[in-house]
Amino acid sequence: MLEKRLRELGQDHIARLLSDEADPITRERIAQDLETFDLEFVIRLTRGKHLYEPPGGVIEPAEVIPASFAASDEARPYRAGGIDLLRSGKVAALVVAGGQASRLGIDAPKGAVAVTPVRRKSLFRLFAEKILALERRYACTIPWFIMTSRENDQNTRDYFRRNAHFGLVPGNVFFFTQGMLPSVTEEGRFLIGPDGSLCMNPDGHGGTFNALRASGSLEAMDDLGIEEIFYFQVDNPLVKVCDPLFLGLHRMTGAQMSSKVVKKADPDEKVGVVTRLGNKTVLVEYSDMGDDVRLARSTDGELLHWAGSIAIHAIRRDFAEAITKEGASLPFHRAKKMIVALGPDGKPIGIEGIKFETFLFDALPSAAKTVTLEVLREEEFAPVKNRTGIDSLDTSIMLQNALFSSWLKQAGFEVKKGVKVEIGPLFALDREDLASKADRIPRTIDRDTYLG
Ligand code: UD2
Repeated sequence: MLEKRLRELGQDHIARLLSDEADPITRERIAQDLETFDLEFVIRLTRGKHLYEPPGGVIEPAEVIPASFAASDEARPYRAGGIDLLRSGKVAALVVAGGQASRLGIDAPKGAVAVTPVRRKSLFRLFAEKILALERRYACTIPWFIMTSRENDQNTRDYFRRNAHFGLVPGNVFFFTQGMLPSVTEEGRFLIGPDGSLCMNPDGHGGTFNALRASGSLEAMDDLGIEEIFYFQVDNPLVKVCDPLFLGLHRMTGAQMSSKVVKKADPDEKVGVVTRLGNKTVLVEYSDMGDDVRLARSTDGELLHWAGSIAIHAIRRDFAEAITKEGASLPFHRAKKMIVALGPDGKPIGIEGIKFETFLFDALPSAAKTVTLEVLREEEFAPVKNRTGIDSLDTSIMLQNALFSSWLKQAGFEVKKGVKVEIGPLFALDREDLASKADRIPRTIDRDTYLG
C-alpha cells in the first residue's frame, strides 16, 4: 500500500527500498523515518504548497519602543509588572537549541560550546546561571524548556546530566524535541543518506509550537501556572533571560507575542526586521528581504527598516495554545543546503538539496497585539554563529568583555587595557547588581579576571 503510494508520488526509489528484496536494515530505517512525518503533506510542500509568500502590500516600519525608554520613569511600573510575573511563578524560559554547532566546526550541541571570555563557560551553563540568579533574586522558580532535535537530543540531555544541571533543580528543566522533515532534490525526490536512512532536517524553530503541544509541554506549563514564555536562541550569550521590563511591557499592554530589536548595523546584516503591514506585525527575514525593504531610507537618510530582530520574544502561553489547536499552520521557507547523500551508483556524494523550515516569528501576524522593544546591541546581542569573522566566537568574546569592562568602569574600577574580564551571573546579573558588590572587587584590574 505504502509502496504503491510512494510510486504514485514519484518516490519509486524509496518504494524499492521498502520491497521484500531490499536490504532489511535499510528497509527498517526507511520505514521508521516515513512514520515520523505526514507523507502527503510533504509531497504537497515539494509541489509548492504551504510555502511562504512575501507579504503583499506596503511594508511600513514597525512602531518601536525606543531603547531610551528603559531609563525613563515611565518604565518603572512595567519593570515592576515583569518582576511580579516572575515572583508569582508565571514565566517559563524557552531556548531553541535544535541545531548542531556544525557552522563552528564543532560536533556537539551548540549550547555546549564554550563562549565566555575568561572561564570559557558554555552557553547552556551561562543561561542556567542566569536563571538561577533570577530565581534567587526573586525567590521564584523559572521552569526552563529546551528544544532539541533528533540530532542532538540525547547529547544535550547527557550534557546536562553530566553537569548536574548546572545547579538547577533537574525537575525544572524540560527537554522537548522538534519535528524533522525529509530534505529533497530540486525535483522533489527524497534523498537517502550514507547510513541508509532518509536525509532529514529539523523543521525550523517554527516547529517549537507544534513540538510544545506534541510533547505535552504546553500542558506541563499550564499545570505549573505558566502564563508567559520568554523565548530565546541558544547562540546569544548576552541575552537578558526573562528581562522584567520586556515581560512587563508585553504583559501590561495585552500583547500576545512581542519582540526585541536592535538598530541594524548595515543593510546587509543577517537579521530579519520587524515591520508593519496594515495592522499586522510582520517580521521579514533577511533571506526573504527584497531591496525595497533592505535598502529603503527615511528622509533623514537613516535605514527605514532598522528594527533588526535578535530573536527574543515574549509569547503568551494561551496564544501558543490557540495557534497550535489544529496544528500551527506557519508557512514553510525553502532553503538550499549541501547534503551528503547516496548518488546513483550508491556512493556518498554532496548534493545541493532543499530543506523546508518554518520560522517562529511567522506567528507574529496572527497576534492581535504585539510590542516591539528596542534594546542596545552592546548590552544584549553578541551571537556566536560563524567560525571566523562576523558573529564568531572571537567577536562574541570581545563584545562580552567590552560589556563587563563597561560595568566595572562605570562602578569606578580601573580595567587595564588588553585585560579580559568576565562577570558571572551569580556574582552580578547587571550593572546595578555589580555596584552592590564593590567591596569584593579589586580597585584595579590588571590581569584576566573572573568575578563569580
Ligand atoms: C536568526 C534569525 C534572524 C535574526 C538572527 C539573530 C531565523 C530564520 N533568523 O538567524 O532573523 O533574528 O537569528 O541572531 O531564525 N533552531 C532550532 N531548530 C531549527 C532551526 C534553528 O532550534 O530547526 C535554532 C538554532 O539552534 C538557533 C536559532 O534557532 O538557536 C537560529 O537559527 P539559525 O542559525 O538558522 O538562524 P540565523 O542565525 O541565520
